[in-house]
Amino acid sequence: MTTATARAFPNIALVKYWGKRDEELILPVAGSLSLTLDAFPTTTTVTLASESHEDSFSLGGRIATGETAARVTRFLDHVRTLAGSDARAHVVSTNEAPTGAGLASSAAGFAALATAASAAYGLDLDKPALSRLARRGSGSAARSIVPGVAAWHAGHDDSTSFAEPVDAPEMHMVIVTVDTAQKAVSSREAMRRTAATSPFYPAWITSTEQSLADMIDACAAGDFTRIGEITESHALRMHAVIQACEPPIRYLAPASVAVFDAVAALRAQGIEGYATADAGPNVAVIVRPEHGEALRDALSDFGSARLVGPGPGAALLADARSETPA
Ligand code: 2P0
Repeated sequence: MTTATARAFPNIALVKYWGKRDEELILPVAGSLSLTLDAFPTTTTVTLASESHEDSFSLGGRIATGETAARVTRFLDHVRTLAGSDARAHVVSTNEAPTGAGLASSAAGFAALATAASAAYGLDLDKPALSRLARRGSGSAARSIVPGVAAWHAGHDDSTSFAEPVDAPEMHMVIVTVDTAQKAVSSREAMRRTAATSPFYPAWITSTEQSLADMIDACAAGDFTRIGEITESHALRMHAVIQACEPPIRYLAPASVAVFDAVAALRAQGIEGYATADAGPNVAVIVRPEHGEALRDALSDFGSARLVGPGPGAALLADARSETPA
């Protein structure tokens, strides 16, 4: 029996990934950049089960079925092809994200699965190869392989599209959960609709490449203010291109907009934070470390507010890994 356990953390993009140019390989239309967090990890154990005829996947103690299970099996099929194995696997996963906070992400999930599955199947992958593998499960998972700030370069094919670390000043983040309801349209479906119907999509692609170049420069310069300005305007651009779909999709709620306004008002008072939001109503605010607690306290009127820092990349939990002959 061969088994491996890995842990990975979610990431929040400061320059967003929104749109694919290859759905099968999950190649993005533009690069993106994120902060891997030090909270809400997913821990996943993969155990090869040569005697089984199918994979099994349990998430939070419940056996997954349907599309959720099929997506894990498709991912494992790719790992099996790389490893030259036809062994099925049992996958057991738990995540510590609060329900509905938008953080029980496919990013941490597939980063942990890629790390555990590649070890269980005996693949010896370096970090770029692990990032490429995680990308095949979910695009944003490519970035959760990397600690702290990660740039996922779009690349032009499977071998060139992966995330790598970027030097940046230390940033903390306040996650404001304003609504715990499940999102109405999945990111995957909304990305397709954006590409097919939003008239702003071409401008979104070209401006995102520019935002990424500007962001990498700002990170290298240690310029937190510039990082924040790009983060906030880029997030609103993503919501603009999504809102311009037909039929429209609007992820931001009135409470989300109220948090953006409050963050701007706090900046005017000297608490320097900048807001972003993903495919849902909850808001993440990057903040200088010395202002983190003040920002968290000021935003707690809008929902649950949690202060987090930069986290580690996906890693095997060495003491949970064991190998005996199959
Ligand atoms: C991001 N999001 O950069 C953007 C911002 C949501 C908003 O990546 O289809 O789950 O599995 O590659 O990675 C969410 O999309 O999509 C996402 P797939 P994924 O974090």
